[in-house]
Amino acid sequence: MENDSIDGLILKLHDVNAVKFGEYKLKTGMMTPIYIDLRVLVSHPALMNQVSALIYQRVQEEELQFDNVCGVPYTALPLATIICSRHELPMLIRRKEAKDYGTKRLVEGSFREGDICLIIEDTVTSGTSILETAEVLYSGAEGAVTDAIVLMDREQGGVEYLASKGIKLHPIISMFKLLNVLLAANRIDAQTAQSVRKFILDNNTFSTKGENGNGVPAIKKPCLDQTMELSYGDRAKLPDVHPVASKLLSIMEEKQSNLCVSADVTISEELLQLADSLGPKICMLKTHVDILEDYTAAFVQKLQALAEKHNFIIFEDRKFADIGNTVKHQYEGGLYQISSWSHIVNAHAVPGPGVVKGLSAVGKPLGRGCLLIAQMSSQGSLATGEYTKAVLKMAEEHTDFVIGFICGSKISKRPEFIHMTPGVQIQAGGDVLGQQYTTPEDVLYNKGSDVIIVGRGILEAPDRLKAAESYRMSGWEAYTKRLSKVAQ
Ligand code: S5P
Repeated sequence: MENDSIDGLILKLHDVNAVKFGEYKLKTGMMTPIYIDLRVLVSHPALMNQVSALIYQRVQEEELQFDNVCGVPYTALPLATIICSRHELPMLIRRKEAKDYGTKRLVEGSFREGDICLIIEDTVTSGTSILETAEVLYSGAEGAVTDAIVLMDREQGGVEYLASKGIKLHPIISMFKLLNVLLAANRIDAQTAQSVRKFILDNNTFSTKGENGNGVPAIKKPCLDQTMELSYGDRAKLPDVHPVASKLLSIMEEKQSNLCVSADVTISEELLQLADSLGPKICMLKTHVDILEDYTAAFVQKLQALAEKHNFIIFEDRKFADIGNTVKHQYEGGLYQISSWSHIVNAHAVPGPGVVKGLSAVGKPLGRGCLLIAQMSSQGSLATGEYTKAVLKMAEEHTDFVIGFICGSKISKRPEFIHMTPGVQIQAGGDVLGQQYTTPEDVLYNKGSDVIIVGRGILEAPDRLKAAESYRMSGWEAYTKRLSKVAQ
């Protein structure tokens, strides 16, 4: 499903007041800072058609198999009608009340035993309305409803609850996606988004321990202190955080970007042009100055000016790996004088702590930070297992200079450390020289890393700016989704 069309739809829903911020009471009695009122859709025929088309698109994408379709009354009823009419699908109508004359049927339309009905719903909180509809449709016959599509999932446990009842829920828009899009479009401020996120986390309705006896899933209150991760912004304010890490985390929060572009080009003018055009999208720019054919001191001055202009951190990916005395010279002197312009550098831990001490002697007085390479993205890397653990220990012993790691996944629970992961592309895969790629979602959501480092995924795209924006968006979405993850 196209991201652009979902983003556009979210903005339109906000335009027509289908999404409201304030204090509202839900059907369950719960007070909520966000209210989704899709009943207004019927007054906007173009929007009705767009929503119906997206629902049907999902049916096709998921290759759902069913015999008839039922919209949960009332809001989803006209949506189901449009879909069934347009695609000539048999429909069922669920009555809210059994009429007191005639047949007393609760369901209108014909169905046979063994038929499977697809349910369409406008908004899901706990999932109970869908379950009720499924029960009315087939008097609880198991397997009769296998799938349901919902336009708006409030992400409060509906997916999990229905899954526990054998119904797979397919949401089109999720609450966190909605908040991100509205925030990016300046429709809401960061504080509103954060308070809604907190509300959603605080009010997850699904409990794996079962129901409270009246068909409503029991409230599962996650313990926020233990389960909720700190945001980048909160981590930036921690008392023990290194100043460079703090600056980077603040930039990430402010620009809503956990994207570091790896500017692996060989001509300085191209690198500067990249920095200027992609600057607004990134939190950090990574260089390999030693691959430039035309390096000059003037070039780094221009790069520094661009870092100021667009507010990003410069990271020279030098990967120091020698004895302390040598890396000291390599960092401070030579042609590149890296310590004079790069906010962050990195080092292999293989020489032992001397490498950190040597770099720190130069970098610490300048307020610079260093990343240790704990894992690598390349196939057959030796930086695994016990080695990675030893790197972590080395970092913990030098927190006045080491600010985090190059790694594939989160290796330390200290929120002051920043985890950065290279080998990222929208599609997993690799290159012919052993590079291995994983996706932004996998790196940030599953693996718990903080920053995605993307080179060729952006550099080789037909439109680099568009590609950078798409990495920024997916990185930010995965991170906000992770913030909502609660311990199981
Ligand atoms: O393990 C690593 C560590 C690094 S810093 N794997 C990596 O690929 N890198 C660097 O990240 C690598 O030197 C290159 O500059 C960038 C990845 O580039 P891409 O084009 O494969 O995204």
